[in-house]
Amino acid sequence: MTSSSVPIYLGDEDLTQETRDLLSSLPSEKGWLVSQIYQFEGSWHTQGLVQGILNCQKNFKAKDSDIILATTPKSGTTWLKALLFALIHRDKFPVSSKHPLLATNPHPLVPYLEADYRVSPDVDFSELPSPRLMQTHLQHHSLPVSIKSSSCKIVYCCRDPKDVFVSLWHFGRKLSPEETAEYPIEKVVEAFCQGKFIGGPFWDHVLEYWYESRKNPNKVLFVTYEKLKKQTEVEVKRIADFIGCGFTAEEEVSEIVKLCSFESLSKLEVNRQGKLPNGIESNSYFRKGEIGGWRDTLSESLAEVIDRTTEEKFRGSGLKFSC
Ligand code: PAP
Repeated sequence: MTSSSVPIYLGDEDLTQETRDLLSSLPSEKGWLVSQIYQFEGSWHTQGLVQGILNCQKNFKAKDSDIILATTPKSGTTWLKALLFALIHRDKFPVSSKHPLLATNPHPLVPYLEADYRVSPDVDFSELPSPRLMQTHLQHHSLPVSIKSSSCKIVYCCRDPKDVFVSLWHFGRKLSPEETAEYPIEKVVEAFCQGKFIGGPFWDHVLEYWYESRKNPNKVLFVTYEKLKKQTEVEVKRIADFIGCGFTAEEEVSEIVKLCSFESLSKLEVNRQGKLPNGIESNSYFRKGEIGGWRDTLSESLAEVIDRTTEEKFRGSGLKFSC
């Protein structure tokens, strides 16, 4: 990826000596989208993200009242950022023409922990309104200790890996057309299924949070993009109950659901034009927003390759993607 197109948290400039030493001892591979990825704590990351993760693990102190959104990339992060922000702050920001989500993309409203710690090891979240809402793509075992030891809540969202893959595929090709052009989709599916992919292995990520949610249902709420899409109001109420801001009988959930829907957010000027602080075009986060959209990009045989991997990895877990 050329340095002009790379968001700062994926870049390899300004690494500390400690990070460079660590990187030199880690397994590494040539990556799709970025030139090199490194296996750190069982998951594959760019150099820059390894530094962000180290900073985050060292410096982030969770509060009991915090709410952490955890996702694998392209599993519904933007949507959940919007929904959680709107739910948590609905007293302060009732749905109206002045709502922050009408003027600001959901991403800058909710800090992305390891990416923000990549930009600065001393990033300060004290200005965030309470309860603080933050996002991570980290696997459960790599979370900063204080997230696991405090009483903060984790909302986890995952999505059918075929749609995740296709969403990433289009995102990557838009972000870096030159770097990605040389890769045939078959090779990228293979790397995805082997787990040698930014943030991967996808299935390990999902399974960890799945088991955590079953072991400790008051700590981790497991949500799927598909269920959220099919029965949005039911799921949004379940999320609100979990994070401690349940709806009263008189309150309407439909306004928040509508405000945060793909149809509403993707039409807003702020999400159609311009770039986010991370350098990525705002509209890159709004493509189709569908269940089963993979069909126009993946052949049946490539879809089967991903399905077979899912079947093998999830066997015995009780977990299924129903679409
Ligand atoms: P991230 O993990 O990189 O932050 P994330 O928001 O999870 O990205 O993924 C973007 C996907 O969510 C896109 O899916 P697609 O490529 O299959 O279309 C995007 O369209 C979808 N998305 C964004 N906002 C919404 C929304 N409000 N409702 C439903 N889907 C959404």
